[in-house]
Amino acid sequence: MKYFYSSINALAPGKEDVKNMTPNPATKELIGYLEEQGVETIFDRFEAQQPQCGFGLRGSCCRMCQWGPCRISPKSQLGICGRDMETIVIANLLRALASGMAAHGRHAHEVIMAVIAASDRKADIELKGKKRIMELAKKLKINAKDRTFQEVAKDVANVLLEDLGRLTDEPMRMLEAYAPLERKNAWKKLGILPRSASYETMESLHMTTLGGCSDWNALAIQELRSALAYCYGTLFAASLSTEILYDVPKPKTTIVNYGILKENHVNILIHGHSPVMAEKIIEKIITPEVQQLLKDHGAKGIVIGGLCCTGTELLARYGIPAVTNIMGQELVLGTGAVDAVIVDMQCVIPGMKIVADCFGTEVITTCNSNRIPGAVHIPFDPERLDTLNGDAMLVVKKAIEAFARRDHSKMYIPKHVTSAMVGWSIEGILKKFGGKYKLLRLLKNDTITGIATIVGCNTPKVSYESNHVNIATGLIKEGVLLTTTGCCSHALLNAGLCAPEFSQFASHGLREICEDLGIPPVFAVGSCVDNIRSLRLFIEIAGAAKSSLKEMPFMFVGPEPGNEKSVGQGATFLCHGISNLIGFPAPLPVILPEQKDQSGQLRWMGADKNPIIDFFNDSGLNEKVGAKVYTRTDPEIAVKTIMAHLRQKRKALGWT
Ligand code: MSK
Repeated sequence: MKYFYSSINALAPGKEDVKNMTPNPATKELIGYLEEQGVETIFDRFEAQQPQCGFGLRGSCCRMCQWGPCRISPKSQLGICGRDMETIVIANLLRALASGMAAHGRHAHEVIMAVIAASDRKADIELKGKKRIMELAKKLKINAKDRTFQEVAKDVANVLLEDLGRLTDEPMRMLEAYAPLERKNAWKKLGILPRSASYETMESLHMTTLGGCSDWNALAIQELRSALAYCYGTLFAASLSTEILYDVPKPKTTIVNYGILKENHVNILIHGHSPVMAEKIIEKIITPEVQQLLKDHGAKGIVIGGLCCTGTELLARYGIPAVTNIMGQELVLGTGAVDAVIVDMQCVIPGMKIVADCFGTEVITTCNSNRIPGAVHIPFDPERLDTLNGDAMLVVKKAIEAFARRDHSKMYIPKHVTSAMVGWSIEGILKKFGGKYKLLRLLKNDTITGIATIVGCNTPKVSYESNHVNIATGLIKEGVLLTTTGCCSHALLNAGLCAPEFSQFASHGLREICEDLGIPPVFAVGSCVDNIRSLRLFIEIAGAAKSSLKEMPFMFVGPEPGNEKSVGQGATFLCHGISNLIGFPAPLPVILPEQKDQSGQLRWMGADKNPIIDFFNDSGLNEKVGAKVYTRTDPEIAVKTIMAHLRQKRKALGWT
């Protein structure tokens, strides 16, 4: 690995390292092809940024006012206002969580408003998730008797909206309805029950502004409080509202990877997070009008490919092939075969438009929050849905027109496709195993050694997708059953880990059960907001075991953390008592205790000793919520750490 960050004892890759270590052959080919074409990508810009700031890497740079920036070092141990390192580090993390909560909150708002518009019949959207509406009504104690499901859906949506925006000191209703009693009692004792996602976002920014809170312990408590608001106010709301709109996905087999693009077809990529416009576009594609338009433009057909989390939504519900994730978005446009990329919200990087312009790809933005200079903008407004049909058709037409302008001499489509079994919900997983008690039995008798959810973004600080794939493969070999979402799921899908055939690499017990049931060892459960599907699965199994979540052999694994949204994901699971393993350090004053150097030798640096590191380990979080954070950048060491954690839990339960 080309770069060594001595301040944290971590290695990061150069572009050549990525080419050698990234697991998808299509990725290697496209990095090389774009290099030949002289097109700059993330991998070049990452190298241009080296060396990255050591203060930033350790979270000890404060930019929360205009007196700074202040950097904490032995020479200057306090910021200009007197803030110490602990306050700065935790305030930075809290701000990241608040920012992620704003992003998921905005996503949740869009889908909740779409449910309300559909319930009021102000939008041409049929509510398909009747079972989910009724489940929510029961949980939220909403009267469903003698009422239409549209009326019930609207009441449910209004509760979700309240949990997103309540400013008064009342309980969050989704938390009350869905969290386990043991956790609710623990959170009450800690004083971390939140009001709503909006209130806690406001309070987090308020507490961290100049002259705000200077007690880092109080900020850490607000981090936990905000994580609960994030979980029950944004993730639950976004994931369940989407199921109300379009129903719960069902398992299906499909293909993924860059090779799904076709030379003589109109290739359209759908990118972002919110599924509402994307769903309408899918509806339009099969209309006779669009089919005629394809013929008129000399196209043999139309291919839709998914990027990031709108991609995983479409993959789960319809088996529409997913192509790649946040760090592959430039590469896929580098195929020169994409006629249009339609983007809604979040994880759409500006570099994508630069590559699009090199290859003549039309970029169409559909969300007023995510504008791109030079892109065609056809906005979607969840509170004014009367134009949705016309707008979706316009988007499709623009994409087809772009096909006529494609420069075929610049095309390079890697031939790789991978099969995958997708569309897993909590119901789908439990049904396959014959219910939660049967799954629990397999866990108890060591057929399955533990369950981990392996999720999250990519970061250029890790050889692209290598930690995702290597850690997941290592865990499967140890008999750990996995769920996955978001950008991590793209890595695992493209590498074949979500196909039933991959169970041949699993340990004896896991392999047999996967083969018997015809399932893969990794369940792709959707987009980043669908992490609550994994959380709900953990809650169900712990309930069946009559144990608390913190006692169970479960783990949250984030091998390539990137987006600010990932902070809240990890903290959500921590609050529930599920420990995190992170594949590259969050901005914390941590020195990784162990790390392999370029020659593969283990280098021991000795663990850091400071109050923040203690907090994320035994003395803080573990005492408060029963979970802690491990950071390991080497996949082999990561797998060993996770297995030690899971075995320790099994032993304590007497399940050895
Ligand atoms: S898209 S939030 S980089 S998972 Fe959800 Fe991927 Fe992370 Fe965006």
